Amino acid sequence: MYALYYFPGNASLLPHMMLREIGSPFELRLVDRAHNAQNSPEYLKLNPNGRIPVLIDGDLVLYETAAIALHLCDRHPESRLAPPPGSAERPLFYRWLVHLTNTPQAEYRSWFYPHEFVTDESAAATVKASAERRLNLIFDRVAEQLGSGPWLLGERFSAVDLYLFMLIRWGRAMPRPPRALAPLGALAERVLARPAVQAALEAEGLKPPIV
Ligand SMILES: N[C@@H](CCC(=O)N[C@@H](CS)C(=O)NCC(=O)O)C(=O)O
Repeated sequence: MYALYYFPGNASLLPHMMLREIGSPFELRLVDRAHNAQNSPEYLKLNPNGRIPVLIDGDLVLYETAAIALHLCDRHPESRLAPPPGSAERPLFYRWLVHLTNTPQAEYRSWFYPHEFVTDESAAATVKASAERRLNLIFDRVAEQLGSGPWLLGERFSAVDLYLFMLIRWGRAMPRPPRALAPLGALAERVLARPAVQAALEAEGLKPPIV
């Protein structure tokens, strides 16, 4: 049985939704961010970076959201959360996964935590404003490429759609939230209609408005 270290709505939401799509048994273990549990000695043994999520799979202790996503796809090919290796779509799946993890997800760090990027606290507002500008541009481009989709890989639903959904959700308080772009709003609705996603949101206690 898997164990997933999570905090509601954090990057752990992606593997959580995937585990529910897969239908494999798992245990959720809360990392209490209110008490900085992600930096406790016990948690740092699992992820020396002090970040959420961590997945436990037998003897394997795995961190990095995209790595966990790939591992779950590999372990459960029957769940069809990724195109099979060797298929024409597989490299496109890699491309989206890597883009989402190293571009919008990374950019969110400077929007949520601008103070980490400055030595002079008064500069934090500028860092946040410029992160917002870059995020808008990143989501504009994703929306253009998604078009009418319906999914990032066209007709085939995959884990990168769940990833994009989570990132759309994170921007719900932005002046121009990602959902305001029609292709992204439509994708979020399609993902929200999935029973596994609803179950994950409910288990994490996430209440509307979700995106
Ligand atoms: N690259 C990492 C980043 C994970 C990450 O930053 N997680 C956030 C929650 S969404 C976190 O753990 N924040 C706690 C902190 O910064 O102290 C991944 O994708 O797993």
